[in-house]
Amino acid sequence: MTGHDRDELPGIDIGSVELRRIELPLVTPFQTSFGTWSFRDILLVHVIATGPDGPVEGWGECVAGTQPLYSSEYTAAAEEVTAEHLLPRLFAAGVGHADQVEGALAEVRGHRMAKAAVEAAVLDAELRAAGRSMAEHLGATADRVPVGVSIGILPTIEDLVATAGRHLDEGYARIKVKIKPGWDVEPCRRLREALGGDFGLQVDANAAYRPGDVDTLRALDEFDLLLIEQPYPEERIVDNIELVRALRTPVCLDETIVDEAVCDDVLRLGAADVINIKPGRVGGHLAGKRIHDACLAAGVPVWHGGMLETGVGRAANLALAALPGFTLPGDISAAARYWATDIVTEPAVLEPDGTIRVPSGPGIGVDIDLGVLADVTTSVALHERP
Ligand code: NPG
Repeated sequence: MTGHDRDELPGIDIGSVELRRIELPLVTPFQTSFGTWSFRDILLVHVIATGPDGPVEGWGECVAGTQPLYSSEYTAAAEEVTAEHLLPRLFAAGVGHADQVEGALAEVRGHRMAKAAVEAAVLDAELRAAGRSMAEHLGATADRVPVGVSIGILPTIEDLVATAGRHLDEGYARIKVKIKPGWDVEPCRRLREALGGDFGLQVDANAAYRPGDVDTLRALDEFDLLLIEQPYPEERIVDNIELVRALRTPVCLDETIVDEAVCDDVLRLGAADVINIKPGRVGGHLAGKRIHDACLAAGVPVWHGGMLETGVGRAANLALAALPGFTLPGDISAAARYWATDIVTEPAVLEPDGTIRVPSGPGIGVDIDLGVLADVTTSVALHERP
């Protein structure tokens, strides 16, 4: 359960890092309380290294969006901070193991999504060099993980009911509905009326409510929700403690949990019933694992969030989501939910039992489709170790 020590890994010699921007259209636009996404503009970090048996490569996906709407990070800034501030430190420190990345980059404040992508690429390369899967390395105990689907805000409640019904028929283990003031109680009522009380239903506010809205949030108690995610702004921890006490529905935090320290405060204060773990948001999969361990020790359930990742980010997320504390279905839908064509050769598919298989090959366990990658690339910059 503790995973493997990196001391057992031979390590790598990083010669260069390629920063690649790609643009991928979503199969349908995805609307949240903070904006609408019709495509993803993604930074990929590609580590080119030498391992004990020769050349090895690794890939990491940065989850930042085109605009700073979910959090302050955004793709162009992530590329700049990586090129100008992170890679020079990575090279100067002579990093050869993924668990050295966080320390090498620590003096740069924030920019956790950018740091997470660098760490993910180093980890993938290091594990490929060692012939070990990320799942095994992190301490996975499952070979498949239950997954749900996240449904954005749609033009009508009828559209929502039809979309949710279709996803349940496909086999998804639960439905998450994006909410905002004016699109909350009624959509949940109609979903329960039309589709019944048995399926797992949860809502995500992306920080769209204020303490004055507590009556609306309490009205959601009626629908037997698995949880309500991030009702208040990221910084409102004390308001959240009051909300945990006021609602029967479990309160989950996402945007608030920017790192291990904040998660520790939240656990000690009882400011959340459930924690959403997104490796990009907390600075990497290794920090994500430590947060998982802390929540497991505290008896607080966790689940794995999603940020509209390609197959690269999705594969790494599946490895983490296979740890034992992830007891609620993750936002790790099949690739086809988002992409007409993924950039990996084996896109994630939904099994009939509502799970997705955890890749078991070395590193993230999936390979890049270089033809597709070339087609969707908008820029490439190679940074060589001085
Ligand atoms: O399945 O990848 C997915 C998306 C799940 O709703 C989802 N993500 O707020 O959690 C969120 C939301 C999101 C999407 C956040 C894109 C940031 C960017």
